[in-house]
Amino acid sequence: MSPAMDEKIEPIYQSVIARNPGETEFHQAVKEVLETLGPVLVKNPEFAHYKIIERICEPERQIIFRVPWVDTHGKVQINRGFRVEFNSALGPYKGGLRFHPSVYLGIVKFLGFEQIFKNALTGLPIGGGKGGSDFDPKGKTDGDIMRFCQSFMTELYRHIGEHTDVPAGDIGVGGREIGFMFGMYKRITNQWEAGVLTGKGLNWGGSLVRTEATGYGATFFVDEMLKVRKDSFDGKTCVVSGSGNVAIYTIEKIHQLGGKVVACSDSAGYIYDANGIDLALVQQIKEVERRRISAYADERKSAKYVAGGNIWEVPCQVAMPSATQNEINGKDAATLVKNGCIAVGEGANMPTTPEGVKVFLEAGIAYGPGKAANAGGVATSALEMQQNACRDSWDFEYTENRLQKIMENIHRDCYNTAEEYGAPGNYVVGANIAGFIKVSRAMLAMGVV
Ligand code: NDP
Ligand code: 2IT
Repeated sequence: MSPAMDEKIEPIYQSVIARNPGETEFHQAVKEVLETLGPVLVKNPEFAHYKIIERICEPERQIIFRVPWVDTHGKVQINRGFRVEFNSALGPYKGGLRFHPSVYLGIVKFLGFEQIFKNALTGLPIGGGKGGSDFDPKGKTDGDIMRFCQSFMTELYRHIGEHTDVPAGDIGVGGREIGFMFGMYKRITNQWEAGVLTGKGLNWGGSLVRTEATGYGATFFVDEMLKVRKDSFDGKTCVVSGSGNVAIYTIEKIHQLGGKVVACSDSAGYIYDANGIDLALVQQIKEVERRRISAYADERKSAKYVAGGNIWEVPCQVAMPSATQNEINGKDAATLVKNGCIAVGEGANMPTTPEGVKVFLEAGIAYGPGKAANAGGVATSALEMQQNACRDSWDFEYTENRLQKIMENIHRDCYNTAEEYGAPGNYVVGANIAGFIKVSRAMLAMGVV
């Protein structure tokens, strides 16, 4: 029995565990949301009557498929592909594809579940979904990546479409992979259907700012949390985990806002540069050469590389986890707080364990959970869909401005909802309830479907 959970909701959670055995990340994501919904049922008894929570916890459709392909050496390889179409009350299923060896149904479902509420918070017409594969892109040739993506799309194409389900990138999936998948979709369907995927190249239907959007958006969100506290990024020492798409553009925006990022990482270790991370060098290593982050310390003598180190031991005032789920545990959170951290913005999805979240909330620091803080990526995907729908393309400044306004609105919505439900400053409560109510009202209006 979870002490924090409402007694009407606890059996729903127990049923989710029983019906989805072994999917620990999915259980964790569901628990985090359900723990905050008790007061919502009190104000809106019709949500209980129409079993909105039970319905939201059950994906509308789950697709699992074989992905056979032939590698550079002529060897046959078999991977498993997933697409979980979770909720389409607010729009076509929308969410990224993750290619990583750890991917299994429990990870895809946690991500898809979070995506429902995140997408609702953007205020744009997008439902929630997620997909991916246990394919490991590390060390693969461009040819391997292309053949894998083509095989993956050979099955996925029949399930997606601009009005049905619109995938994008996530860990291991960026512009290169979206290109190969779009090419195969176009070939199979004989349609140049821009709106079927987002994160496309800029000269074939992509949107300016989509590449930067998640990192920029997360940084805007933290900036809003700091403004509430009459503070700013100016002069702050910051730590950003990861060194992929989200991390890189988080670092860029923090530097633009006057902060200094002193450390970033990959799954093998972290680099520390007291002078501030040289982003151009990180981009050359990661985006152009696709090497490991350790290469930074070989090129820059002011930096040190800590193999296998824990980046959360680096003292900072602002921490932005931007790598993967459960990368900050209770002990890491306590270390961050002890070292003077006053704000955490989650670029990654569910990067903090429940114990870690508890530490941040009890310390009263500004804590922006992923489903609110990293919503800028999918929001800009929705802006890409808008541009595709009217065969238009907007300039950088206009698009970034739209993104910034969306993040300000999400922050305000979460902040006000937390106040309304008696938990001022608690963005977990604010984000979960605000997102849940938007989806639930739409589901109620559409009947039992
Ligand atoms: P990338 O593949 O570009 O980068 C991922 C980074 O995280 C790499 O540095 C990688 O290191 C590290 N990482 C990945 N898995 C692990 C792991 N199991 N343990 C330790 N480090 C790991 O992905 P993104 O930057 O796109 O995604 C990062 C996070 O942001 C994810 O949680 C994703 O779900 C989330 N997100 C992404 C959005 C987007 O638009 N791309 C939108 C919203 C959220 P290594 O190379 O060593 O694996
Ligand atoms: O977690 C996420 O929000 C993403 N990976 C981006 C999804 C999208 O459709 O742009």
